[in-house]
Amino acid sequence: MGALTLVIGDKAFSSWSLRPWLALRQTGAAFNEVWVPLRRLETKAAILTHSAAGKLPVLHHGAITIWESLAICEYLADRFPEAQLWPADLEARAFGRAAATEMHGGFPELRRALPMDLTRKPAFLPVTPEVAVEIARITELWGLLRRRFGAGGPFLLGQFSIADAMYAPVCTRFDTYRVPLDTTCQAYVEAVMAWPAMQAWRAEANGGKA
Ligand SMILES: N[C@@H](CCC(=O)N[C@@H](CS)C(=O)NCC(=O)O)C(=O)O
Repeated sequence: MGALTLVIGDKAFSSWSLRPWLALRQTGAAFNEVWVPLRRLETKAAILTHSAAGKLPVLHHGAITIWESLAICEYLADRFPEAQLWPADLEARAFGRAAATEMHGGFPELRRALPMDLTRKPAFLPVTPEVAVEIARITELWGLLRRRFGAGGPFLLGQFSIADAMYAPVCTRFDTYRVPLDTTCQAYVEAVMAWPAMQAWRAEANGGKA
């Protein structure tokens, strides 16, 4: 089928790149990474050589090119069914997909006010009421998923799934900005931050030091 190459932005800041990178790691497939530095004059032109959409991440698989983080994750789930990027249970899959889509299309205030920055020293940051509303929705959703589907492991649907890949950057934000959480959500954030693939990404974002 050809080589797998994931084109990504800076590991410290590119939250959209982190999501499919985690899913791809979970497949166990060998893949190449191409790094396009963000926030430079030449960034847009470099991205456009990979995708007409002009955004990262982009996955090349042989002659196939897929853009949009969630579409890349779904492609990986289809291409590597043995990796079980979605659980077999239809209800859990549907809830996981709804949660992933809600993340992909939502939470703009949180994303603006608490950007992913893995180089930043963790410290509490007060948030606006608008951001607090989005945080409350995320924690309500995480609590629901953990209670309903989480018995088989520490992640939203028990075992690691695309839903966790989609919320992993939110976990880094909650960790970096020391967002106060209930015990269920705090345990979930800690599980994601301790996930070996997440630790590997974070170490690379900090030049080899986690
Ligand atoms: N909806 C897109 C969002 C991608 C996105 O905004 N990527 C940022 C990097 S995290 C980007 O490409 N920024 C560079 C630019 O806009 O020129 C996805 O899910 O992949």
